[in-house]
Amino acid sequence: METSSEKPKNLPQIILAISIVIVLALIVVFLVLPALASSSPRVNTICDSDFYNCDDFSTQAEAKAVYNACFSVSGDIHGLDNNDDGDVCESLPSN
Ligand SMILES: [Ca+2]
Ligand SMILES: [Ca+2]
Repeated sequence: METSSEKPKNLPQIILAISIVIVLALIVVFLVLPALASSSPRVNTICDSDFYNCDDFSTQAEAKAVYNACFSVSGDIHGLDNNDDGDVCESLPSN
């Protein structure tokens, strides 16, 4: 009789363990992954073709961020530093 009564005792513990795993998985999917996605906004910066011009930015800092994001991949592909002195879009305000 003892052996047959042990199995039902373990069942709630198994269900509880599975429930904890499901809750943890939901936490990862709904909280951790969106946080990771929003922490890397530069992932959509286009670096494989001349897509941006200085007119697309309102400050040199914005242009410089794109210039820096692409420089290691494709150099000054957008032509933001035409005189190659390291300063981009000198015609824009610096901040
Ligand atoms: Ca351009
Ligand atoms: Ca320049």
